[in-house]
Amino acid sequence: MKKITVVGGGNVGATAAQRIAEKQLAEEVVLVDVVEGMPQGKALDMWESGPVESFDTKVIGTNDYEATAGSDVVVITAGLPRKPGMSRDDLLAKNFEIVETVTKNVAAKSPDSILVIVSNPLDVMAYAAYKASGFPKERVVGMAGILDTARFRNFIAQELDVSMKDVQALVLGGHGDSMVPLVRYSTVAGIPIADLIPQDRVDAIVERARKGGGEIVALLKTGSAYYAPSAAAVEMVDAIAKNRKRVLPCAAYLEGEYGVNGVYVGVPVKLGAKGIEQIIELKLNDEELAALKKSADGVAENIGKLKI
Ligand code: TXD
Repeated sequence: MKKITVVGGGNVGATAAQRIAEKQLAEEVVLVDVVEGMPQGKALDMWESGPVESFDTKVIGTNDYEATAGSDVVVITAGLPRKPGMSRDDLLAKNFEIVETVTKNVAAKSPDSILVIVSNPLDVMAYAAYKASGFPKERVVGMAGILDTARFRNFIAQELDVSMKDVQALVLGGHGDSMVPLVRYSTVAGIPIADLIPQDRVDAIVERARKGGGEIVALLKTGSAYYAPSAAAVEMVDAIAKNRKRVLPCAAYLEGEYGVNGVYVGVPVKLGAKGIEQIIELKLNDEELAALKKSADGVAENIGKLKI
């Protein structure tokens, strides 16, 4: 792959750029931010780690989109975190403005790229980027499920004192408290977790995963999680760059799948060089389907607050 752009040089964006360079997923990584000098400084610093980390990926920082031209993949992490006195609606409107502008700039310079959206509120921002880019739905995908699942998998591995590698899990729905962890699809080396962990502990783990983002915010106080989020975004970039056809939970535009229409929400997808190559429809039970529907309704309600 030739070029990967990361827009937003903050915590998630810079860490994602670093991971992309260290994994050599492209010949060049471009980091874009509105803050003057910051992306240039971070990029140069990162690039200077190349001899030690043994990567040849060029890392460039910039405040404009010229250097992003012809990107194969663009990760969008630009946005504001919530500040005291700001309502969630303020954040929604503000980040919408940012993501819409960024997406238009990116799409003009890299019309064939695949967009990986990270900015919050995730599912709504993925929808905003889909609309602003004019790209086909396969080429606009949101990151949330991998992160939520990673947290869930980590807690299961901790609970059982087994390797994280052997723990598989699935979380559907919007990114937030309404996410839908699918316990019956969660396994340790193929063994359903219900056979290994008592129900009350499973419930506690589900609850902790649901509130995983808040747990980090409460500890950090001045920002939100970025190590696991950047790792999750880069797993998606890797699947696209290497055409791995990974089956991963991602936010995708649904048109009737799971009975949901016209919104982005987290579902299992096949991710490869063309972006979303398939949406995988599971046979959910009534309770799971209702939870997913409720989660999708919440996303639709927020989309309704914006002029898209
Ligand atoms: O699971 C998920 N999807 C998420 C989402 C997990 C973690 C973080 N999540 C969201 O990603 C978070 O709520 C934010 O909306 C974004 C970025 O989080 P991050 O922690 O990286 O925020 P920072 O450190 O504040 O960085 C945001 C950067 C900052 O450097 C701004 O200057 C920049 O975005 N920014 C812009 N860059 C380019 N263009 C424009 N217009 C712009 N506006 C702000």
